[in-house]
Amino acid sequence: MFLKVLVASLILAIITPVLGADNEAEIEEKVLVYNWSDYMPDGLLDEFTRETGIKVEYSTYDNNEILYARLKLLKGRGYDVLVPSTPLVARMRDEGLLQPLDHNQLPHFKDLDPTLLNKPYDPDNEYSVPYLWGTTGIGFDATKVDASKITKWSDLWSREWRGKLLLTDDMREIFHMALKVNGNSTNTTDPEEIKQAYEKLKKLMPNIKLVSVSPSDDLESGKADIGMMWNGEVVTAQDKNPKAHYQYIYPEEGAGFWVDSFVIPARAPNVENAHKFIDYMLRPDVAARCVKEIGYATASLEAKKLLDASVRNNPIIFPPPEVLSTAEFKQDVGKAQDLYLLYWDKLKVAE
Ligand code: N2P
Repeated sequence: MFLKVLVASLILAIITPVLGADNEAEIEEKVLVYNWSDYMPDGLLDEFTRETGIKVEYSTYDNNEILYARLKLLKGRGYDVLVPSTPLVARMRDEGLLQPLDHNQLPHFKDLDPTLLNKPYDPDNEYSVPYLWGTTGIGFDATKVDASKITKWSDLWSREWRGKLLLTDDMREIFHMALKVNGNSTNTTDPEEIKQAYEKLKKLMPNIKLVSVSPSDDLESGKADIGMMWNGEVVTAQDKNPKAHYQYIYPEEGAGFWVDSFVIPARAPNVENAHKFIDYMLRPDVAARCVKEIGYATASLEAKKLLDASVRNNPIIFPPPEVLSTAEFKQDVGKAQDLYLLYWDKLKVAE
């Protein structure tokens, strides 16, 4: 008997490391995701891992310029899934930084709203799949700011906001405000119009208190009571403080409209897992959870059906038809991007 036990434990001791190695190999299945900050529900990545056995190596960025610079530097390596705003999709594709998606591995693609698909920046969504979409408007604390005074972008230029204004760290959206006040397109490539927008923004400088990567936190902490914000930031602040009076308006000259999409870089190391991750994020229950917890709109019509009426009909999350009918979604501005960046740098150093 003793001998049998000894032999059994010996065998166990010999095979355990082998089993262990096998287990490790399983756990080593991974997907490298690089996403905007504050753009993923808490705990969701762990749930994905529990369900699929695929570990998520997750990191975040604060704006499109950082994402683009990083991918360019890595020449399309280093990540499996990225979430650029759509103007970047065409640029990355044209520079050979993306690979076409295999739609057979994305069964939930069929649930997506056709009005957000097949756009000029990516015909047939060969390279990109919408994750969340939203607007950029004016957010404020209505206990500190008189709501009747805030109806349009040009109101932000008022002397009243000297040293008080928050701007979100999003170059294209910052230029959007000035372009709209000047009556131009958010996608202009005309050097003269871009210059005029820069001149207009220079006049806004005395009003700016901070350029923020997390406007909801800054609104809640009272660091700023008014500013240019993405809609979901105000929704998040409202959810956290239901008793506060945070408001969001679509400025008369036209809010900013954008879509953030999943893409797979050209030299992604785990392409199959990237597809599994993207499809998981499109699953109706998961996409609905993203809306509830992050405060931005999903493109999944099936997910929308799962939302409570209060969320589905929240005009800050899903803009009403009259606002949507004026929507000018952001597009790539091609070579003019360098001009925007040049003026953006000048603004940052207050030139
Ligand atoms: C939220 C990120 C919003 C992305 N932190 C806006 N395009």
